[in-house]
Amino acid sequence: MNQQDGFHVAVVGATGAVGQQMIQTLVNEKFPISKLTLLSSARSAGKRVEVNGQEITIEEAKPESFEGVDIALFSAGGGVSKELAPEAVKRGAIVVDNTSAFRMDADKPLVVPEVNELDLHQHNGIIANPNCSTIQMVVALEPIRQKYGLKKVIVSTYQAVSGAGASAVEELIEQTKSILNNETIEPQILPVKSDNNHYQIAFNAIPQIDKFQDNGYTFEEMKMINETKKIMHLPELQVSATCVRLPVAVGHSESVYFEIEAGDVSANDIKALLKDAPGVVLQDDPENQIYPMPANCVGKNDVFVGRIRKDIDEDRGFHMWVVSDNLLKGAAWNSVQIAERLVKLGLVK
Ligand code: L14
Repeated sequence: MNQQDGFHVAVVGATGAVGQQMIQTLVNEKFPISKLTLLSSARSAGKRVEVNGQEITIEEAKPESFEGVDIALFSAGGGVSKELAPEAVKRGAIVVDNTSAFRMDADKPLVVPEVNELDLHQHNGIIANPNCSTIQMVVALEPIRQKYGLKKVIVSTYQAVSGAGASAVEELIEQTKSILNNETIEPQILPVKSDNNHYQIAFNAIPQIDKFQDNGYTFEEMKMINETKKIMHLPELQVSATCVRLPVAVGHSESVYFEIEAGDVSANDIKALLKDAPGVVLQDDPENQIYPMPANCVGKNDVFVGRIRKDIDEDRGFHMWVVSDNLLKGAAWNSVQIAERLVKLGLVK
């Protein structure tokens, strides 16, 4: 491929759980690439990976790494993004950042293409990719907001360990084996590697994802609350969240309660709406025990919705169950999708 055939794309954090999926997704979606630069910390630099039959050596990410790069996808932690994303922009690249570093910055669009694609026009070089749990929820809620208005959302999540990285998946697997073999375990990563205490995740449920804030909510919960309002352009929306980690490798699930503005709406109305909604697959047939589950969504780009039903007491209240691959729509696919839309809108120089 030569220069006219595509863009010079860089993936920062190429060896991580999300970075690996970014590379795979670029290939699967046939993103027009003239050159692919893979960047990482010094620790992983020098590793070779095969992409589409071509061997690429991973390089250490430095400011100069972004010379000539058109599009840079970042997923190497907030610190790396804060340091290097502005350097990439300075060198003419457009950045799609999959960390929490810039999400709430007023001058940086926070984008889920099915919801607020047009916010991309406001970019100043950096576009933030929302939190995984937020993305799958707003894809399911946006069609409902459009047709019936949205007043309130209360979500409880059942999140996979891969959100915390490949080492957390390893911890789950090793711990499960140890417990089955009656061996002692030494949790070291979950719930949060840099926090003081680490707890068993195998055969358990941990009500902490990311660190606690002063208000008693975790950062993950506050991300869901603040990002949802920003993406949907609903500063007045009432949102609350409880985020829980389960011993699942890939695929976040969410129990979402929402209240709409309109009256006289049935569960079947909501189902009909979501059946044709972009990025949504409706799996809702209780009679035949059809509902979404993480094991069935791994490797898929869609957001799966089921268990749609009306609240028993609140006429404008509904419940639904939302599942998606947290590494794909929650991260890699949403980032590549943003890149695709940037190209389509003529926003990549
Ligand atoms: O904010 O530990 O993009 O599962 C989402 C996954 C933070 C960590 C983010 C996890 C990450 C979180």
